Formats: sequence, structure tokens, C-alpha cells
Amino acid sequence: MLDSAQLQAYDRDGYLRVRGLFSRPEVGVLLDGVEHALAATRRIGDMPDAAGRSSKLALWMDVREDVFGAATRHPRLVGAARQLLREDVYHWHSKVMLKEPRVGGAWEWHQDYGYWYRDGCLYPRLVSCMLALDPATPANGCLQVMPGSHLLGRIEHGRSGNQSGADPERVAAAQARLQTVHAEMDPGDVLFFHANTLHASGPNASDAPRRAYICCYNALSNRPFGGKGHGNPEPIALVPDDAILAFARAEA
Ligand SMILES: O=C(O)CCC(=O)C(=O)O
Repeated sequence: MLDSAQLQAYDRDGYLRVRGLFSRPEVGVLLDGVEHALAATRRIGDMPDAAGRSSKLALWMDVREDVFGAATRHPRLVGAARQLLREDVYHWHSKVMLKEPRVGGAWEWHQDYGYWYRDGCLYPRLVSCMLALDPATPANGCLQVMPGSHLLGRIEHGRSGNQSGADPERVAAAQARLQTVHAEMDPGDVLFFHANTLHASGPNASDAPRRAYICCYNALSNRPFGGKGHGNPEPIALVPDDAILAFARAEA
């Protein structure tokens, strides 16, 4: 359960980092899923950055009976998303970001609502929950956020490499007035951020991967018009608190 100081911080800043929301053993089980099951069960795509560097990710909209489905339906994520959006939520989509050592590319400054507006969501009433699977630092391209940028409203987005980037003139003006914060994270930390929060990340210049699971939830009242959008706009059936650990592979 988030407390009122955390809710206030999220409302003010447009993001909230919760340390150690998931344990190291839970992160270990998720990483095992990334290393041993992801490539076989999900399509891994590439959205090169403006410099042509590879930004690999797997993105899906369904919820399966696997370790990622357990994370999607986990009470610690769904409960926080419900609190932050002040209503019930549904699964919009999930991603595993695979920022590979030395070659993993950047993500340009953008708002997620820059994408999701086009999917028919009338309101930016979605939240992204970024669960760190590796330590995330400036050296390996941790997420950067501009506190308070969620109050700017939706900014026009255009193509930037294979990605969708916010209007660079507006981004520069916002940078001149707002701080840029490097959201450093340890494995198990979760960064919750608003759909209009400006965020970006640099390339991975280190020798270690920077992987993260990002689950996005939409408010149930904000289902897109015109039959568009992602996910299935139905309430989520929660899993028990130990559901991720239940996917631990037996020791060989
Ligand atoms: O993984 C990252 O560094 C960027 C993620 C991101 O920008 C997003 O999911 O919208």
C-alpha cells in the first residue's frame, strides 16, 4: 500500500520510485524468465534510436499463465496502480526492455501518452510501472525523468529514428525550466510514472545489461474509443503475493 506522502509525491512529480518492492529472489525468477523463456515465447523487436543504436524490447498485450503474467497480476503492482489512478485498472501492455551491454541504444524524450493518444485514450489516465531487473545507473542508461512534466499536457510527437519523440523545441524549453533526474534503481525497485511524464534514457555504455519489466495499466473508465488500444479492458484477477516465486525452477 502506498501512503499519502507517496501519493502526494506522485501527484506533484509525475513519478514515484519505491525501493525494494520486489525481493531479490523474485527478481531472480523474473530474470530467469527473461534469459530462458522470453525469446521462445515473445517476439523480440528493435526500435533503433536516432543514432541507429539498437533498442531491443519484447512487448505484448495478453496476460499468460507465466512468470510475467504473475507480475502483471501482482497485487503490489496492480494495487499501487489502482491507488495512483484512483480507480480500478486493466492491463494495457507489458514490455521487457533489453538494454544490452555496449550496444543498447537510447530512448528519446517522450511521453507515453504521445503514443497512447493515437490509440484512442481520451485521458492520460495510464501509469507505467518499471521494475528494475538489473542495477540501473547513468552508465548503463537508467531512465531519466523531468519532475512536474506530467502537468505540461500532451506534447506533439514525431518520428525520431524508429521511435516517437516529443517535439524537440518543447523538450528543450521544458529542460530549461524543469530538472532532469536520473532515476537510479536497484533490482526490485519500481518506478511508477504518469503517461504525460517526459522521460528518456541514454545508451548503455557499460559492460552489464540494463533489463527492466515495464507493466502499463489503464484506468478502466479510460478504455479507448473506436475499438482501438491495447489489452483487454476487464478488471484484473489478482494472483497471491508469492505467485512470482512459484515459478522458480527447481535446482538442477
Ligand atoms: O527502458 C527505457 O530506458 C525506456 C523505456 C521507455 O521510455 C518507455 O517504456 O516508455
